[in-house]
Amino acid sequence: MNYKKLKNFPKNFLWGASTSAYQVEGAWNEDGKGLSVIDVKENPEGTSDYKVAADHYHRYKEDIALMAEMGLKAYRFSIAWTRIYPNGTGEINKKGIEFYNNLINELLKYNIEPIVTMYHFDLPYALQQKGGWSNRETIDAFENYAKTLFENFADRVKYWLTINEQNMMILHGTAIGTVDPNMENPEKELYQQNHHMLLAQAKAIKLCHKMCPNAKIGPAPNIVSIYPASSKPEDIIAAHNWSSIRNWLYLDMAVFGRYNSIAWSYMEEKGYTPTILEGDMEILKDAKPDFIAFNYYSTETVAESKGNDLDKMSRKGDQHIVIGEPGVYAGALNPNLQETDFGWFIDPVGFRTTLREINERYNLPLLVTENGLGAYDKLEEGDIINDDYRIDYLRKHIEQAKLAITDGVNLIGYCPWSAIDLVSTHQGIRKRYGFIYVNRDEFDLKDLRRIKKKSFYWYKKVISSNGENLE
Ligand code: BGP
Repeated sequence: MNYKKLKNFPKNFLWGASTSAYQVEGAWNEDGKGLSVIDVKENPEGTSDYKVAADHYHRYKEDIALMAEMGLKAYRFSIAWTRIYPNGTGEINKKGIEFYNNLINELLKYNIEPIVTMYHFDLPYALQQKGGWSNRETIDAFENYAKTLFENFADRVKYWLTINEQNMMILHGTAIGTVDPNMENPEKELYQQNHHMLLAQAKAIKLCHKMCPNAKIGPAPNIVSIYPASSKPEDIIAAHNWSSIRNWLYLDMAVFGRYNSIAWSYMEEKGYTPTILEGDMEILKDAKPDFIAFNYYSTETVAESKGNDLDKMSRKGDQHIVIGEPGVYAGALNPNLQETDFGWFIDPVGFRTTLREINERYNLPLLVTENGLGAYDKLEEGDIINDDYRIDYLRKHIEQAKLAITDGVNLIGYCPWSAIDLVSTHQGIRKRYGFIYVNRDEFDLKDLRRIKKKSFYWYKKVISSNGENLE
C-alpha cells in the first residue's frame, strides 16, 4: 500500500539501545560473580573471550552519561544471573544486587527507562553441571531468581524481558553452549530443554503479574519473516514449515500457551517431542505476556527440501549457523538482498513484514530489542569513526518501522544493537555494532576509551526529532 501520509512515532516511543551482560560488562570473576556457561565456553580461534569485554562494569557511569548525551529514552541490558546467584540458586550475592541497583539508579537519574533482560545466554555454570535446562530444577532456580529480581528492582524497572532468543539457544544449542558440542544427536535434548525454558518463562510471567502489578513482561525471541525462494507451492510450504519451527513455536506458546501444530508434527516426525508432565500445559496456558519483544537482523529464504544434505547452506561469515534441514526445508539465497561484511542479508522491508506478521498473529504491543549492523569500523586520526554504512542500515529500518506503524502495528520502542561496542557472540570485538566505539582490539585491551561514532550524532538527531529527521 502506498500511503499519502505516514503516521508519526508515538509520543512516548522508547528510543533506546541494547547490550547484554556477558558481552559488555567484563569483571567476569569480580565481586562474587559465579561462572556462567559463557565463561567456560571455548571461543572460536582468534576471537576474544568475555573477561574484560567493554569493561562496562567499571565504567557504567561514563557509559550512561554518553547514552544520556545521545538522548536515549530507554536502555535494554541484561542482568547476569551469576552476579545475583553465583551458583544459580542458594545464597544471594549482595554485591551483584548493589551493582544493578547502581546501574538502574544511574539510568533513572537521566530519565532513561531501564528495560531488563533476565537471562541472555549466560546460564550459571553450577546449574549446567547439574544438567542445565535438561534438569527441571533449573525451572525452579529461574523462578526463584525472577522473584529476587522483582523484589529488588521492580520498584524502578517497569519493562521485563524473560529469556533472550530462546529459539536461537534451541536451534543453535551447540554454538551457544546450551548443550555439549560433542553430544551425539543433541536435538531431542534441546527440545526437552525448550519445554523447560517455556515453563520457566511462564512461571516468571505469572510471578511478575502477581508481585508487580505495574510492571510489564514479555518474551524476547529472534523473529524474522521467512520467504519462499519462488512462487512454487512447495517452496511456500517449506517457508511455512520453517517459520512455524523457527518463529511461531516460541511465540504461540508464550501468547496462547499451546504448541504450534506444524512445529509439533515436526518434533513427532523427528522423535524430538518433549516429555510433558501433568500440570505443565496448565502452567503454560496460565501466563500471558503484556507485549512481545523481538530481535530482528535479517530475513531468511528457503526452498523445498531435496531430502538430502544439499539442503544445508552455511551462512557466510558465521562459523556455526547452517540453514536447511533435509526433509523439512532447504536454505536458499535471496538475490534481491545485499549482505553485510559478515554475510548477513540486509532487509529493511523484511523488518516491516516481520512487524506486520507478529502484529497480525498476536495483536500485542511490540518492542524491538535488537536490530543493527555488525561491521569492521575504522578508527581514523582525530578519533573519528565514519560509520555511514551503519547509519544507512538503521535509517532504512526506522523508515520501515514508520510504515509498519502506519499499517497499524502497535510498536512501542526500538532498541538497536548495540548501545556501545561489545564482544560479538560469534566473532569477537572486531565485529562492531555500537554507537560508541570502545578502543580495544581482539587481544590488545589498549585504553578502552570511549569515542562517539558518526552514528552517535545521527541517532541523537533521530531521537530528538522523534524519528522525523533521519538525515
Ligand atoms: C543476537 C544476540 C546478541 C548479539 C547479536 C549479534 O543473537 O541476542 O547477544 O550477539 O545477536 O550477533 P553476533 O554477535 O553473533 O554478531
